[in-house]
Amino acid sequence: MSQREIQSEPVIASRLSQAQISQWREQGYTLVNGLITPALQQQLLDLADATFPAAGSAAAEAVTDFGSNGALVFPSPHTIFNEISLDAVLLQAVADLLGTEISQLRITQSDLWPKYGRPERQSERDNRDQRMHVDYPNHSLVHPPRWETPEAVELILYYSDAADCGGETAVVPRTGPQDPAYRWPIIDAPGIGDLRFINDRVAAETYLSAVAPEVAEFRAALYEREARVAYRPGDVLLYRHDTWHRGTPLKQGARRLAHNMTFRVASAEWVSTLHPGWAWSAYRESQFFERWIGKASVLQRCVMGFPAPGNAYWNPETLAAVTARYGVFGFDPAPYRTQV
Ligand SMILES: O=C(O)CCC(=O)C(=O)O
Ligand SMILES: [Fe+2]
Repeated sequence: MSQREIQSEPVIASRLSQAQISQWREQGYTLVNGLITPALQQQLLDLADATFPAAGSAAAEAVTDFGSNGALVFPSPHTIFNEISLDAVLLQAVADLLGTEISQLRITQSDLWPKYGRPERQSERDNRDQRMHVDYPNHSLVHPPRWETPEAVELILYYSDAADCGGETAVVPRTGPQDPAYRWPIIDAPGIGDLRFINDRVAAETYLSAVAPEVAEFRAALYEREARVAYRPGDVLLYRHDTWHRGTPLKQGARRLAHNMTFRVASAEWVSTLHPGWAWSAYRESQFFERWIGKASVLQRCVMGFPAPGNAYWNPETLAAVTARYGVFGFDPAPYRTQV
């Protein structure tokens, strides 16, 4: 396997450059820094550091798959988590990639999670050394649309340093419309069609060699071409549901903190919501969720699915009713009134 490395490029004046946008649209990824304010990121890093088991602890040994098990997901009682999940600069970057407006985005995943370095895989479902994959099967009821018209952006915001942790995410850069690695449909992976879901690379490729040798051979070329993301704290890997990629083993005894987020366009209702969402958060003693709605910006609310100003939902009665619910938490009805 190659050790080609990808280094992040800064954003200029808080916006992705045309080159960064084109790289994502054509090659399926771009790695940037400067989207998240370092002081904000440090606050969330401190929280995550205190939330997750230390490397080497017994609790860490038990963690062998993706996610925080609900510990740091959207919406969170910790406002800093919600602020970073719906950061204005981040949302603008996602909108620029999709060629749309922030008001057209919907958040479907925000999960900050630890990955630990271990010498051995625990089972074939272990994420230690992942099989090459695309993420759409558990994000979409269908298949990503034509490459030129993407409907979602996935991203990983890193809080750790690859120099300390290893565990670089690997991606297969798409070379162009004729790239054989991106042959259509994108189905050459465990868990798609009748191929069994296996996360571990060695177990997956052994299985595929036996049941689908042509698929195994195709995938061997993907591993040959993978490039590793040499992430630093604050780097954001922007990628897609149809980008070939995988997680690689961390250094033994290391803990990597990374934050996966996904945004879809509002019209793509077949793209699922992976985090638990807000529903049960609205019944908490602390009323953290209602407080968050009260203080969130109009665009942040919009990306959560709250009706935008001008939406047919709004009329004097609904405006008064929603104000009755959230006014006590600081909700200002004015932006919604202007267009009713
Ligand atoms: O851990 C990583 O770097 C990538 C994880 C990933 O791709 C996944 O869990 O789907
Ligand atoms: Fe993935």
